[in-house]
Amino acid sequence: MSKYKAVIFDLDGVITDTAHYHYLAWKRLADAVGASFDEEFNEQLKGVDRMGSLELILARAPRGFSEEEKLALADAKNRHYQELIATMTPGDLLPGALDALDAVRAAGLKTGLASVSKNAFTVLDRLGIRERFDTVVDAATIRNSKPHPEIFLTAAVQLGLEPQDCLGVEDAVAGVASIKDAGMVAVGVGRPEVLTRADHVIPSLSAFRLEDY
Ligand code: B16
Ligand code: MG
Repeated sequence: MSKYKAVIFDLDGVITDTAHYHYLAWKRLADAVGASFDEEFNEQLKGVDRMGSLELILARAPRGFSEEEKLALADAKNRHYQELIATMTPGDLLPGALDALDAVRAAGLKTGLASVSKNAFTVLDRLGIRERFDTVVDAATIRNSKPHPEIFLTAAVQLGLEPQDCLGVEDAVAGVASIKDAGMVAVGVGRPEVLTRADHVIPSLSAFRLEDY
């Protein structure tokens, strides 16, 4: 019997590698505005919403941008990103993702999704896994992006549970902070030296074992 009643998953970088598509789309934008951009800087964008990510990139550009220009740039990035995710199939699920979702439900727990991406529903449909979640937070209703705890707290509310009854799973530094500040136990997916606030760190969902947390 698990001590939790639900597991709330992040999407990008945990269930599927849309993090790579975000990287490609932001990289093209950064190159166009003369902002330096590499994998290491990209880590800081993971889990951060679209306009927040854009601000971080433009802070590295040689000139300032008007609000109108920023909206146009964000829109162009999103259109590029949507072109990239339109090619996704269930084959783009990361190793262990389906098994982890199945194991959680088989243990009698609920499943939730906490992605700040406004494209999350499209990605879930492309992957064919929308039905595997008892609740999906609609990013359009979230005022504060990760690392703020709002999205994980909202997932718990939608499930009718207290935060301490939920386990959160995240690949991003900002996402782990969101889980911890929501008062949940955090499983980080990635490297322990990066995800320093996570209670447990696994390299991928293939290593997800509910009984260990
Ligand atoms: P969109 P997550 C986040 O999703 C990504 O990690 C982040 O890189 C992206 O900027 C953000 O979604 C917004 O995505 O532009 O599609 O609304 O990690 O919370 O699943
Ligand atoms: Mg993520």
